[in-house]
Amino acid sequence: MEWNGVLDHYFNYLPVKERKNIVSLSEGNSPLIRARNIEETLNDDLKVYLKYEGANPTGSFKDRGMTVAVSKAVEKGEKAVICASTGNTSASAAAFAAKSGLEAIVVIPEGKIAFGKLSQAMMHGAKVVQIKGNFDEALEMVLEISDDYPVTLVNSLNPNRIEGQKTASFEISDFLGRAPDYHLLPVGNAGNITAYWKGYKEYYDSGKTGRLPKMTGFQAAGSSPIVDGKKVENPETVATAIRIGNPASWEKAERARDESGGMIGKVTDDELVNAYRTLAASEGVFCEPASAASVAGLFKMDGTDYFDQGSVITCTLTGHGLKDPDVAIESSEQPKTVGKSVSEVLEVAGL
Ligand code: AN7
Repeated sequence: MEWNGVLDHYFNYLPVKERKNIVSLSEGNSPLIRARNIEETLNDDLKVYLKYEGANPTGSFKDRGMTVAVSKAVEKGEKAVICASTGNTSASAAAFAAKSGLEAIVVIPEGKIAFGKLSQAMMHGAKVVQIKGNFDEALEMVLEISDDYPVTLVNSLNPNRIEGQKTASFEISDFLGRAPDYHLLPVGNAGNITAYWKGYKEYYDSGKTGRLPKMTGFQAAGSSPIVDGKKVENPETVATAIRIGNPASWEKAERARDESGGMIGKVTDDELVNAYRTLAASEGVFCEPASAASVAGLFKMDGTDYFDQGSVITCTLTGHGLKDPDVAIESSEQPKTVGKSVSEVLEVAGL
């Protein structure tokens, strides 16, 4: 099959008017990987699939929304885009802006975005502004700026972002030939859970699928405003991508949870890192720490009575592990250095 990105493939479900305005990096069509090794370790009888969004061109799910947001900006004759970001949105906005010829301005919390993501924004030629504040403060600033100046907001408050991101639900349903029983994913600013739910509902309403999954989101315990029912002033977590204390799509996430009969829970950093390492070591799938919230949540709910036996579960792994090598290296056993003799290498290798 020829693949030219989510707008080309799902054109009739998306808001861009003319195909000539499409700005695409051939995003989407990401792998849906059966996680049999993890399945064997569970108490519940579940079929588990990983939607590996790290395989997108900039290494995260943001590309699905950004192709639509930037294509619409081109269609409207806009000149520049702006976003606040914990890293992945800025990387994606910078790349799609580069492709389209638009200017990108990205506002990020200084020292709190993973290095791989910062390198992307810089390489793609965005104007990178670091603030001595957190993501929530950066988002307030770009909302104000995009109101007052001729720049288009490409955070997920831009509905075109949600439209694009819903295509992940379409792909999962197309690949499986049905919708899953439960869909698990990390929740930060809560755009993605909103988008997935929209996508599943649209496919259901158009008769493409015969069921709706229970939307099951997980926040990091140090950044869990939705679970705790109050804003977090100083969110903290090893998963910098979801270090968000006041999610923009808070109510929409609650609606997705409640309409679907699902839940939003929280996982500790230890649980996140455990799932992150298990995915890499037992499934061969390297995602970034925030992404592992979905599988940490799977482990947490396994053996409670949350999952019906025999269910099909999909877990979104939102971003690539190479985005944040620091956490990978810090949480691993350090490699041993030896001299130049074969015997020393053999000893360390255990041969
Ligand atoms: C890997 O890049 O908010 O709940 O500014 O990068 O839709 O916010 C990133 C979020 C999960 C949470 N996993 O998704 C940003 C940003 C990864 C992420 C989320 C993000 P939302």
